[in-house]
Amino acid sequence: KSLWACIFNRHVKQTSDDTSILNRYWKQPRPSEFLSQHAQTIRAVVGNATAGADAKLIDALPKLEIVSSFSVGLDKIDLTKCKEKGIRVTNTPDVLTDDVADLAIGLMLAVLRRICECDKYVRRGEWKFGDFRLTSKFSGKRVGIIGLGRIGLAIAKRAEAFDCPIKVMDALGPSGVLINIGRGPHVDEPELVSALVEGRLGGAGLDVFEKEPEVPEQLFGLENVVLLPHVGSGTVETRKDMADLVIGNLEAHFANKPLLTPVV
Ligand code: 8YV
Repeated sequence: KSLWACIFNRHVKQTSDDTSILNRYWKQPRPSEFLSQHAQTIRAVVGNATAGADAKLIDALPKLEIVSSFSVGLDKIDLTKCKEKGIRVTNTPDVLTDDVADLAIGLMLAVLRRICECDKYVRRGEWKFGDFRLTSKFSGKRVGIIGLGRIGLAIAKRAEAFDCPIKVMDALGPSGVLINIGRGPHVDEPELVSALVEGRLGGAGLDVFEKEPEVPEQLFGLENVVLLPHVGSGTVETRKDMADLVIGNLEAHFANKPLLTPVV
């Protein structure tokens, strides 16, 4: 039973348009019913960026030995509690670095060159009536990165190829663009929305939000904003690599072998 969730994950990610499996195994029975039936026997939990293992869940599972997260981010897992209780934790580092960094650059280009709007312009047949307005250059722009970890460094490497100097900046200002491919709470979202609406910030490319899947509706009408549904690691190749790591860690744990990507 402890393995079904990650096997499900691997299957769904490989056949990304197949939601029938999701409905069959994930939505039924509902998590609360499933928990009340199986809480005493569950030895492993597979989390992800939205559903991890908080203190309440950990306390409800007396036999829990390992949390194997289908994510590199660990913000939804109570690591302190896991340490206290001797529960192992693993994540999926490295395999998604390229995809997330690629998408960060994609967002920068999309916002500055207004790629989404250009596409709509052509589809609406508006090109016949005149050229699209001029946009902003990306090459050579100063790029500030908050968090120079694996993904931050991969973004820096790509930005350098566009001749963009890297320095963390103090302020972005009306011609600045903010890209968030980390976590929604890293940015003060109401302040971001106000800055965009009032023109104090030039634009934004956002893959993550404070209360996903809720997105502030004020952003929907803004042309200088590109909004993505948290798909930084969302390629078939990477999701398969992530699922393999999730399963590999569980297999290693239950075979008493060293974990592949231990965090705790
Ligand atoms: C999600 C992510 O895990 O790895 C992370 O931390 O945010 C993403 O890769 C992915 O969307 C699956 O939930």
